[in-house]
Parts: sequence; C-alpha cells; structure tokens
Amino acid sequence: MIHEPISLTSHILKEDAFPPEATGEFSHIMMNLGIAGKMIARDLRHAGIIDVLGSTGETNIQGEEVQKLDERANEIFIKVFKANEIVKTMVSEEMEQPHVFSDAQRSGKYALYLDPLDGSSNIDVDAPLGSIFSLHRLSEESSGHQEQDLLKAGSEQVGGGYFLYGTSTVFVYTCGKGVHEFTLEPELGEFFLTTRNIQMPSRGKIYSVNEGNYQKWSRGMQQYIDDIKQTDSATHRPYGLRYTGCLVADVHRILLKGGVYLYPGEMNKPEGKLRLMYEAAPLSFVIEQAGGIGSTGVEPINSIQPKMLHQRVPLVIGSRENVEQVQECMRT
Ligand code: AFP
Repeated sequence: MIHEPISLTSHILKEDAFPPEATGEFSHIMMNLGIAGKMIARDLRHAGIIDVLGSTGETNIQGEEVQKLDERANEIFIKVFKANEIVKTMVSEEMEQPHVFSDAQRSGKYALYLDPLDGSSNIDVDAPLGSIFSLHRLSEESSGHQEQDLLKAGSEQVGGGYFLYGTSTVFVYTCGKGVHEFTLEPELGEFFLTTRNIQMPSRGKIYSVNEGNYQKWSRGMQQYIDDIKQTDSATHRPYGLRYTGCLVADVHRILLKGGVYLYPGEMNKPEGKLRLMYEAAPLSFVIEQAGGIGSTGVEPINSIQPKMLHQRVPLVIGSRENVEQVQECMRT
C-alpha cells in the first residue's frame, strides 16, 4: 500500500514546487528526467539477461573505461530530451563536447549536466548505481555551443539531484525549496513521494571513503581519519565505515543517516577524482538544502567558478558538524 500516493508528476505540477519565474518548462524537464530514470532502471533490471554487461572497449573523456550501460544511459537521456525539445544543451561525463539539441526554432533555455551512470564498476556485480543531474538556466543569447556560457557555479543551479538504482529506485531532487524523495512503484511505473523536505542529522557516525588511498592524502586528512577511528563513547567513536564505490549510494546513506562522505585530493592529484559540475555541485545542492555542507575541505563546492566542463574537485560532503570538523583538520 502506498502511504501517500502523490506522484512525481502531480508534485511537480503543484505550484509551490516551481521556481517563481516558472513557465512550465522547468517542470517539463523534471518530468522527463523521471522518464529517463525509469528507462534506465528498467535496463538495469534486465542487464544480466540481455547483452549489456561489460565494456564497449572505449575510454571516456576522463580516461575511464566506458561500460555498455554507461553508453546506453547516456543515449537514453539524449533520446528523451531530443524528443521533448526543452533542453538546449546537455553536458555529460560520457561526451567530451556538449550535445546541443538546438535548431533554429528551438527555444529551450536550460542546460542539463549529467553523470548518466554513476558507479560503473558496480555494474557487473549487481551493486548500486546512480544517475546525477544538475540544471542551469542559460542566458537568452546563448546558443548552447560555447563552453564559456556553460561554465556555471553551483550556486546558480536551478535544479539538482539523482536517481539511485538500489533495492528500489529512488529519485531525490531539489529546486532550492527543500529536498524530496520519490520511490518508483515498478508495477504502476510511477514515482511516488516517499519523503518530503528531508532534513539530515547535524552529526552522524558513518564515514564513507576509499581508505585504500590513505597514503596519498595530506596529513590533515590522514589525521581526521585516524581521529574518528579512536574509541570514545562520548563522541560516538569509532565511526562506522560504509563505502559502496557508487557516489550516489554513499551520499544517499549520509543524507538519511548522517555522517560524512570524502573523496579528497591526493598529494600528486590535488584536484581529486570527482567532477565538479555533474557530481559534486548537484549533490552539494541537495545536501545543503537538507541542512548539510558540500565542501572541498577548504571552500564551499558551490562557490567554485568552473574553468572546464569536466573539471575535477575534492569533495567532503555530509552532516554540518562532521564536515566542519574535517575543514578544521584541513586548516591545521
Ligand atoms: P563513474 O562510474 O561515473 O565514473 O563514477 C565512479 C565514481 O566517480 C563514484 O561513483 C565513486 O564514488 C568513485 O568513483 C569510486 O572511486 P574509487 O574506486 O576510486 O573509490
């Protein structure tokens, strides 16, 4: 039995979910994201049965091996937004250049930034995956082709969120008025509102990090990790470690339970691994709307002015008090 049968569509159509200057275009985009998420969830359910597991043999702009499902998820987003003519440009982890849908008549004023399938190394082992999106408004004059027009700070996002393909498929998004979670009812083929206005704990005792990289971190980062593993019941230490290798799944856990996710810079790779515009920025938008912080460890993620579309950034994200403590260690 669905507890509160409010569908994604009806939620989006409610006036209060719109930004003030809404023309309907924004809600149309959100609904189409919902369609793309359902199509990807369906493909993932059949992944072991149809021939979509494994690599394409190509590498993407990040130099990473492209999985067949990465490519398929990217194509799904392109198809859905091509059919609906509401987004001018799509920037994706899987494409070096922006995909511009525009033709002469096209009036779309939004740019969509995507990690179509996050956590690709989980594909072949039936572990969780995600899709991350960020939405920006383009200036009237922009053709959507110029990289310069697309380099937007996270603070300018008009929407951001993710799909998590786990035990169920959830869609979490914000348009700057709280964070809402929808769960896919697979038999009805519809997302229903499952949590309205999520507020995360101000502190948690989970940390999520690839600790195999410990030797590559700064002393400040190593000290923080050493510290949270000490035993002290008053401060709930040691913290518990949880890491799935899917950013969306790990951040979703932190959103619901509290704690901190870290993908720090390394001594020889200070920019870290994660991408600013379609991973760190939208997740920081969600987490901050829920009362947490998204930071590089020294500055807010969403105050960074990107210099490149596929720019990487260190990420420390989660409950307010946990992130502040990491920032303190980084400063000292
Ligand atoms: P992609 O599958 O989109 O390339 O993302 C994978 C990822 O960026 C992120 O989901 C994980 O948190 C992170 O990589 C895991 O990386 P490590 O294997 O280095 O821990």
